[in-house]
Amino acid sequence: MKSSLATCCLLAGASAHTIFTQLWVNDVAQGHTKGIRVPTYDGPITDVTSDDVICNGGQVPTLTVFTPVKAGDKLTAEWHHTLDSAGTGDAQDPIDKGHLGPVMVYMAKVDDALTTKVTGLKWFKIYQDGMDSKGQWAVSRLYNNKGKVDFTLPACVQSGQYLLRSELIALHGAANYPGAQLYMECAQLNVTNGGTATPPTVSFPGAYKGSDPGIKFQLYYPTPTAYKIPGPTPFIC
Ligand SMILES: *[C@@H]1O[C@H](CO)[C@@H](O)[C@H](O)[C@H]1NC(C)=O
Ligand SMILES: [Cu+2]
Repeated sequence: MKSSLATCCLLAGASAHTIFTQLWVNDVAQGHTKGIRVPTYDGPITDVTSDDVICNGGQVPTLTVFTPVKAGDKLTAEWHHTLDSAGTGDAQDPIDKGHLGPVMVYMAKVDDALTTKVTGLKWFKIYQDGMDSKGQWAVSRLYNNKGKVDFTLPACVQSGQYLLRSELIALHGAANYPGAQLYMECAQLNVTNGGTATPPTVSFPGAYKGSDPGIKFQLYYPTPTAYKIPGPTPFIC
């Protein structure tokens, strides 16, 4: 714990972390933190066996809005260094450039997205991006795109309420476990125009192990030539 913190802050400056702060639906911004269970801090989760890995800490639902979406919609998760760093010229916004790793999105169907507990849910992955053949990381693409990651809400998912778990992993301290920095927030969705899919699911915690090659990973030397994104493969209709 202590060494991963030191690695983070030596390389990246104090508190060089990140938060998923806004959801876009079909290129329309839904509002800063609207419908997102945001934490009050921007720090990572490093224990993949902790309930904190579900939706970042013990967030209680404090928001009264859903982000309404239709199955098949284009969604965009927008990340920023802190809750209020957007547009401030913060050099570490949306994230420190040295925080390299994958970006993922999961969903879990719930009875009531406003009030649901985050434990005990069944998650399916709908998006992932890792390291490409040129060695560029998903987080670099996110950085270059001003914190935004586009993905599609699968058109066949059932209508109803969901938590959408938007996640990013920084691997600069991941040579030992715990060390990988997991960042995630959950948005509260009301999905309409859905289908009948029943995707295979995983649990959080449980989907990742400290020994997963995508969690315990040497980022620097030898220069990685491949990266196995942790968790299941994304569900496709
Ligand atoms: C979800 O959307 C449907 C269709 O627009 C609407 O009837 C329902 O009231 C919404 N549910 C919530 C909790 O907002
Ligand atoms: Cu950090």
